[in-house]
Amino acid sequence: MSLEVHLRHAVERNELRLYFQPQVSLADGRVTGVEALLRWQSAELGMIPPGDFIPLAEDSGLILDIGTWVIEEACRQMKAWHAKGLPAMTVAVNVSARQFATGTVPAVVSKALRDNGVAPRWLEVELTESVMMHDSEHTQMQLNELSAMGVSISLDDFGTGYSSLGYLSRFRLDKLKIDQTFVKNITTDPRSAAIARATTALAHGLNLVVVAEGVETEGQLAFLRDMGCDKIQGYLFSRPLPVDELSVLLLEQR
Ligand code: G
Ligand code: G
Ligand code: NA
Ligand code: MN
Repeated sequence: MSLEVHLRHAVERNELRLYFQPQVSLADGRVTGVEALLRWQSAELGMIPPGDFIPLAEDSGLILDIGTWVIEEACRQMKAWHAKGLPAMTVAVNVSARQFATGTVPAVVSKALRDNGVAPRWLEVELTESVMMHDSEHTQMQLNELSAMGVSISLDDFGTGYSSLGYLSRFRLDKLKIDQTFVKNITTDPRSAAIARATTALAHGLNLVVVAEGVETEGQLAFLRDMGCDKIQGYLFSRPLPVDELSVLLLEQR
C-alpha cells in the first residue's frame, strides 16, 4: 500500500496527533501560547515525520480533511484545558494555501470555536508568504473575516519565501515569525543578525508582535532579547510536546 493510501485512513483511524510547542514571552518568561504541530503515528508504519507526509497531504488534497481536523482538534484541546483549570493561552494552527483555496477557512474556524465554546481571541491562524501570494484577494478576504471574528493572524517563516513588503500593508496581521534560518546564525553571521534586527523594527513599526523561531542556545536568546524580540519558540525552552507533557509544564507555571 502506498503512503498516500495509509494517510487517507489516518484521520478516520485516529492516528493523527497534535503536539504543542510553547511560545515564551521575553518580558516575563511565561508561556503565552503554543503552536500546534501535526504528528502521524501510523499503526502499520510507525511514527512518520511531518516532513514526509505533509507534502504528500498537500499534493493529494488530503490536507483539506486533515487541516479541518487540526482546527477542530486545537479547539477541542482548548476546551479540555479550560475544563482542567489551566491558564488560557493562544493556540496557533498552520493553515496551508490549499485550505485557503477552498474559501472555507472562516466557516471551519467559526464552527470549531462555536462547537467547543472557545473565544476567537485564543485561536491564531499561522500562514506562510506563499499563502498570501496564491490567489491573493481570495485569501485576503478570508483573513479579514477571521480578523473581524477576533482570530489572530501570524505570518510564518518570514523572509524565506516570496517576501513582498506589499503583503505586510495589504494583509491584516498580528504577529510575525522570524524564520529559524536567520535565528540559527544570528550570533555568528552579521547578515542574519542584520535581517533579524531589521525585521523586528519593521514588524514593530506595523504594531506586530515578533516571535523568533528555532531558538536553541542562550547566546541566541540574549541576542534576540537585546534586539527587542517579544517572544521565542524553540528547543532551548521546549520541543513540541504531546498534550500530557504540555499540561504538566503549564501546571508548573500556574
Ligand atoms: O513539526 P515540524 O514539527 O517537523 O513540522 C514540519 C513541517 O510541517 C513544518 O513546515 C510545519 O509548518 C508543517 N506542519 C506541521 N503541522 C502542520 C499542520 O497542521 N498543517 C500544515 N499545513 N503544516 C503543518
Ligand atoms: O514551518 P514551521 O515554522 O511551522 O515549522 C516549525 C518547525 O520547526 C517544526 O518542524 C518544529 O518541530 C521545528 N522546530 C521547532 N523548534 C526548533 C528548534 O529549536 N530547532 C530546530 N532545528 N527546529 C525546531
Ligand atoms: Na508554523
Ligand atoms: Mn515557521
